[in-house]
Amino acid sequence: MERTFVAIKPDGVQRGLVGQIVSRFEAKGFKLVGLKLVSVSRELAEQHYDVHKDKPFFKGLVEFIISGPVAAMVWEGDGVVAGARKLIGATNPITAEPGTIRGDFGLNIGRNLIHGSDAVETARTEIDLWFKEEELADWEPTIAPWLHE
Ligand code: D4T
Repeated sequence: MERTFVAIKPDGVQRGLVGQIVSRFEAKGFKLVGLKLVSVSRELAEQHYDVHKDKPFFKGLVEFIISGPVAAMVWEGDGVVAGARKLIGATNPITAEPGTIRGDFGLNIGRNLIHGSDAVETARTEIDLWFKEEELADWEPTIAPWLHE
């Protein structure tokens, strides 16, 4: 079953939006299989954003990610990688559609609240980077027959 890595960034945690954000993924029907609050090390932040290491915003992005706790999650479900990105919305909250997390709660690209893996392969790498195998729960929601044919 497809899985994705989602992280509520320090702005989302500081603003008390963890519950509302988690609710949107739950309401959609995705299954929560991993959840923890992380004080992110510089090393982890740099590894996570390694693809952006030559970008002008890299240093500020790393400082932001290590500035407070991050709520790290793994969600599972059919098409969850693309589905989570839809719930999250465009990178810049100003252009993100209303109804998306960034569109509803954000104003600024440097404070865009949440990260979601951009592809199935990236999701695997990011889940391995952030979670140990024993931190992921293998469980069957009792509502499953009401969500899937
Ligand atoms: P993440 O990776 O956080 O889910 O964001 P996206 O996948 O939507 O966007 P991204 O990889 O292009 O950017 C990563 C991260 O960098 C911040 N950022 C980005 C920034 O601060 N300034 C910028 O100009 C850009 C392009 C926001 C998200």
